[in-house]
Amino acid sequence: MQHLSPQQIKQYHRDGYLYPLPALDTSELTAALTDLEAVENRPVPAELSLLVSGCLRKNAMYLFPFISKIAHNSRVLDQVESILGQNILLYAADFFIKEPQTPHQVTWHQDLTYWGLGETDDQITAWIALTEANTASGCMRFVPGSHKQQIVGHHDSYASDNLLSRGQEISVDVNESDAVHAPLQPGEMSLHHGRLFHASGPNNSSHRRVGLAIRYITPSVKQLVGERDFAMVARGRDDSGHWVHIPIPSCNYEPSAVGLYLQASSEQDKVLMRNTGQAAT
Ligand SMILES: O=C(O)CCC(=O)C(=O)O
Repeated sequence: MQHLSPQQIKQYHRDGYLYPLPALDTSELTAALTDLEAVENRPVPAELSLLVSGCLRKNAMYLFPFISKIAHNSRVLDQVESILGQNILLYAADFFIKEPQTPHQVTWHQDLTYWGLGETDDQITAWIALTEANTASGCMRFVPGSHKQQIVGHHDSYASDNLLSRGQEISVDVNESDAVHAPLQPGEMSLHHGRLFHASGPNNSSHRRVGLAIRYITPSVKQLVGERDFAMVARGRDDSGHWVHIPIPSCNYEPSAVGLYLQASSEQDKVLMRNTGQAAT
């Protein structure tokens, strides 16, 4: 059992994040990197090849058993359970990969801004470092206590070096001197609240920075903008009726999973890109 201590839980509620926390052991990390490389080296099925950002960037747990396995890891879930309670749904699992010496960054934002899930406290991200994330390779930066605010105004830049779908950025000034860097060793994770101000810089290092952002919610969370939404049961049960349940895939690109992935992505993209006239990338 790897639950958070009462002190860590208090710290999470005070700051809106926690790091570094243990996530994957050495063999789980090696397996994850091997499986990732196998997926990256394999041709993408034709029906998914038009996705501009590729299927690792978004909702990768629909298509790849190894991602679903990481998201069900008991070390990760025990710590998430300390915050969310015993019934946990997996809402999304998104890779953020920065190649060595590349300018891609993530501007200051609050995750819940565009998902249609409201301002809930019942969403948390476990961001797992599969390679070292440090200041040089563009680790995450957090503004302590910023999750206590409501969702603030954001604007869209669609900048090509921004890893976010809309290049979205908080419209109020964020004082960089308030920010805390969250460096992680491979296999470690941070947890952050859905309203926390966070960002990350470019990868100026000589290694690839690979992060997997796993989004968890409780069954009480609801899709408030779109007609319906999708999630996988990660632990406990969901009797809420709020969610279309996604099955755990049994192999990469299982045809039924590809169909569900496309359907869910299309419905979620309508929510994400509402009022923009743009398609999601
Ligand atoms: O990986 C990054 O640099 C940013 C990730 C992020 O914004 C998130 O997990 O919400």
